[in-house]
Amino acid sequence: MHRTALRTLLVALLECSGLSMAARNMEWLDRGLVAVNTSGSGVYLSWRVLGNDLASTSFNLYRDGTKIATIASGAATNYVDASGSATAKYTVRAVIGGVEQAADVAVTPLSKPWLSIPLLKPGTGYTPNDASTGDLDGDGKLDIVLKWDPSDSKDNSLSGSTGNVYLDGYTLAGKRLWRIDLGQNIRAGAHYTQFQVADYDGDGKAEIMVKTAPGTKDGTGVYLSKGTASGADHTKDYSNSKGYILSGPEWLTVFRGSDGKELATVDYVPGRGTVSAWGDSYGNRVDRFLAATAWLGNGSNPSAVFQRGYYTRMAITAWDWDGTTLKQRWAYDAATSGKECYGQGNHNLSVGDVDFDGYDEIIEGACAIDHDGKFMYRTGLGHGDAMHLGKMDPNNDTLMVWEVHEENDAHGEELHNALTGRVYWYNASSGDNGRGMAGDIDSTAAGYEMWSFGAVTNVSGKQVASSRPSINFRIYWDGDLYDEILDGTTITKWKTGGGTSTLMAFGSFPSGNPVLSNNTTKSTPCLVADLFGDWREEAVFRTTNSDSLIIFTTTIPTPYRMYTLMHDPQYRASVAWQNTAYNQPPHLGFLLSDKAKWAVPSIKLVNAPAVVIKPVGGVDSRSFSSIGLARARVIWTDVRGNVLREEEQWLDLSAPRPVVPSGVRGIILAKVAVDGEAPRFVRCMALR
Ligand SMILES: [Ca+2]
Ligand SMILES: [Ca+2]
Ligand SMILES: [Ca+2]
Ligand SMILES: [Ca+2]
Repeated sequence: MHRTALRTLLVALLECSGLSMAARNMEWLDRGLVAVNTSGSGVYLSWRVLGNDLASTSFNLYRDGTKIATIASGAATNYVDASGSATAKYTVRAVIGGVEQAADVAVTPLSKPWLSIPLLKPGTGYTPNDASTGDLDGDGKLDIVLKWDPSDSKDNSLSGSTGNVYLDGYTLAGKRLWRIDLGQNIRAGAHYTQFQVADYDGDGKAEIMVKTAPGTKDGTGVYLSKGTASGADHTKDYSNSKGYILSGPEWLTVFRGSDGKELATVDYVPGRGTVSAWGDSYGNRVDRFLAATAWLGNGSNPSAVFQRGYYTRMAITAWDWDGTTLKQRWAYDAATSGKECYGQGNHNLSVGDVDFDGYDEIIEGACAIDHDGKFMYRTGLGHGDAMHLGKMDPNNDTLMVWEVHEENDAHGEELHNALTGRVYWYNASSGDNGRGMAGDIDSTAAGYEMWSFGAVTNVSGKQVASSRPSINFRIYWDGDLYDEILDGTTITKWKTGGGTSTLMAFGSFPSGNPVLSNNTTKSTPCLVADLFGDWREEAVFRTTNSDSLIIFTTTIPTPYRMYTLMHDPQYRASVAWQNTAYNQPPHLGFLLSDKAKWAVPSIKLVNAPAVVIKPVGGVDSRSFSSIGLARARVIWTDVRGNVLREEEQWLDLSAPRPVVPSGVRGIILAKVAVDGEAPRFVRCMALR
């Protein structure tokens, strides 16, 4: 089928069915119930809605085995148990299709509104730095991957040798799963180690992908030995007299999430080549790395994306991991000055489906790469330190990029179309404009607001307030549908008209060993992500003594039910790239304040346990409509049977068949127990 025709068809399908494109594999997560003893006002409880939960799903809450509340379909998934006690055991059970489902393991209340993960410091002077998350062991609970920074870590522009960089895996229960030692040939600093955590092969457990070198030991304490690392001399130190590492092998390794074991190692692509080809000869710009995770067409699984260079030459390589082989998907290389992505990159990147074809594009600040590795556009406005990709305008479905620029003072801040690169509007700055933030902070101005050196503006470039709030991070915390502002260890709330009030100051907790932010003036948390509880985000910080991670969770009730943000593909990708170089906050792929347009994610949850469905009469292979509600796979094809897309969802098989546009066929497979056998997917209905 002609590509344009196919796109038109898919858009038509999207509109007629209300479903989005190719289903993506996502982490199955449990209900993530969290209980917090709020001294005096009972126990605050909050739990997770999954991205593919039915709208009709309700919940029963239990304290010590006694039902204390029923949360109706549509109601928010938090509850204050006024009669709760510090020692009670709580469970929550979803009710799907009238059947109460199994509960997760019971939880007891946290005594404070945070979770503490004890850390094992790898050595003197080490501080916990950036973190990421994924379900490393496949138990339905997110885990943490933490990067340790030595005290002598360096920005690439500075010479000097550094200590080793370590990556640790921890469960939220505080168990250390493994430690990866990147060794003597990986320099420490914000621009070197960009680690990616996601389930790349769809086995229900996350892997870790990161740049490695001779001297790297995996999570089992063994030097890398697979593929190109086979037979390497791990004792050799390739650093030069200035501490730069400009020779020796460069690798990319995929590690197993559960134990950190090396699964595969390949050559990092591209290698350094001529050091000066990247913008200088002393070794600064050759070692500028970025990384991301994106759904690029590797079936339903995400791919990993690793980048070298952005000040001048920019090279990006996408990798697929199938459980056996780490295979290059594509490689993009802009090596000619003035052409394509050359010189158009940031200290960060973003990922989103900007052309609505079901696959992600890599948004590099002032240029973009299509999901197939082909160049899309350049704005020509050059390098910048901060950028945000989001669904910013309720009246325009196009994703937009808010970006600040370093050397282009005329366009010190600008908003552009993420699909075409067309600049909507811009303002001049006086010199290097290093910071910029965007988020929907003001309820009286539609969509996002954005700010950098001066006024706060709306998507049309119109001033919302003359002075800006802080400029580092954002978070969903207080339960409304707007962004709160996170700077250092403090959350503030924007006041319409200007100014902010402090909503939460984490900086005095825990008493005696309070949390600190990371990355000096960037003042970033280790991680902001929706880790457990309801959809609001948790904030992860290190303690002053570097002996633990503290994960703060909100206890402010919300009236809104929303599925876990981790099941929004753009948000999930944001969490994966968040640790890249100059960390930027995650953004959703839809506008949260625009309730009418909340996206239904087209996702498949890997290894989700079977949901119990109420039997309606005797199920046999001839009367599927008697089943009623069923877990169903819908496969859409063209008239020749070529699969256009595939999705898994709940379907009421007794409902009238949906209307299908001409030229399209659908097959519905329902997960049912046929003739007394174990439940399996069975072809039950054709749509045409
Ligand atoms: Ca886990
Ligand atoms: Ca796309
Ligand atoms: Ca707004
Ligand atoms: Ca949460």
